[in-house]
Amino acid sequence: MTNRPADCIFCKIIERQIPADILFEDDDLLAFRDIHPQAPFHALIIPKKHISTVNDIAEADAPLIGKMALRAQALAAEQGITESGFRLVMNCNQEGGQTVYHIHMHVLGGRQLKPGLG
Ligand code: DGP
Repeated sequence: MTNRPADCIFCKIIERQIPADILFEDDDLLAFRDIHPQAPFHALIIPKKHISTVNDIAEADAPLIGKMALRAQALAAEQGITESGFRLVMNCNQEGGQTVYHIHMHVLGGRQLKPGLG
């Protein structure tokens, strides 16, 4: 995959330079467990294409972002939390709480999450 910043942690996970508990992989996406889980199930879904922030998503990336949502749905089904519920989060930039600048969708579930955000 081209355009991988040398210092991107998630690109390194894609390239297997850093280990991760990988849950799913295909040509476009990787899903793995978050290293600091905030819920009994906490996964991150990332595109293999390096996109730094939600602000950098292009029109042509729309199918890729859609695939991330569908993968979240599939992971939730695997975890048996489809009906009980789960939360999807994408943080953007500093005030959004983004710490890794390679877009990722958090999938959180397995406990009662607090209503609301922030
Ligand atoms: P955010 O705040 O939305 O940028 O979330 C980044 C998440 O990435 C955070 O919940 C912790 C997780 N994370 C950071 N570094 C690593 C890592 O090396 N491995 C794994 N599995 N997760 C990581």
